[in-house]
Amino acid sequence: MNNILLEHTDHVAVVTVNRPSQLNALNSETIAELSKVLDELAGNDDVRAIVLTGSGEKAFVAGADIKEFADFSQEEGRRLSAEGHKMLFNKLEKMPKPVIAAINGYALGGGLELAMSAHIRLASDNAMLGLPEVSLGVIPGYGGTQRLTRLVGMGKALEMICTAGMTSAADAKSWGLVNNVTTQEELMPAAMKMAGKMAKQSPSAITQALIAVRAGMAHDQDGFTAEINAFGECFGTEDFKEGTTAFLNKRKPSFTGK
Ligand code: DAK
Repeated sequence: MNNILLEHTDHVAVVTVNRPSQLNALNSETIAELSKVLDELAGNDDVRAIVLTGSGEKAFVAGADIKEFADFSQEEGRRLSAEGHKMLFNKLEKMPKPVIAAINGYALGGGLELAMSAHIRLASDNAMLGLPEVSLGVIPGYGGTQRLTRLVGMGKALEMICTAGMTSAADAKSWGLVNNVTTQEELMPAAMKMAGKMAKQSPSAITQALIAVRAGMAHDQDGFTAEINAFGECFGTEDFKEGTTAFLNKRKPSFTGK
């Protein structure tokens, strides 16, 4: 892989977009590599939580690579938007294990869309977040119009999208766009600590929780029905037997994800 770094310790994988000279902008090669890495991590039982970040101190991801889409036709725009949703952004949102975006600097355009496809966002205090697409004559095309609106409501979403402005990490926190803000130094330790806590829980129960919560956000599903089904699924797992037995025997559980 040319543009992605992958590390994996203690059930937590760290995926780093690594094109710092271009502020980690998402070119098509990077999107394809991220897509492949997500497939691998989804299928790797040893990985229980994922932290996604950008290389360097300046940017998480400064957008889709403007050099690549500058001369697309209408048909190419439509096709590549659909492909991007499928290959990366929807795939990330549907990951069966939690993904924490550690936003270590600019998260703009496709970069913020990537962070919003993750399940949780933490940001460093130098981070700037925005969807500047209308300044380039396009709109967010990787799910940004939908996911930003779900996270911050229509008023704030339209303010961000229509002004093309950048929002500070502190404001993003007050709007609910990021969960927490730290110094840049503390960002990865905080993300790893949260991921580590998740990795200690039942992986199969976490997968069901992700399914149920996501269903409530989907327009074609009833979240309560999804929760009932996901709850029922848990009772067929070894993790459930282990979790309840460990509690009753006053010991720590040892989960396998089965
Ligand atoms: N694409 C390509 N290169 C980028 C880039 C980007 N998005 N952002 C930065 N770079 C490159 C710069 O060109 C520069 O490269 P060199 O000239 O050194 O070769 C290098 O990164 C360093 O950037 P700057 O010199 O500009 O650094 P500054 O500190 O001065 O400024 C900045 C930082 C983040 C304010 C500035 O770089 C900036 O405004 N960047 C662009 C932000 C932006 O507008 N991002 C794109 C948003 S639109 C699509 C679906 C979705 C999308 C597109 C297509 N399809 C389905 C087809 C999404 C579009 C977007 O993301």
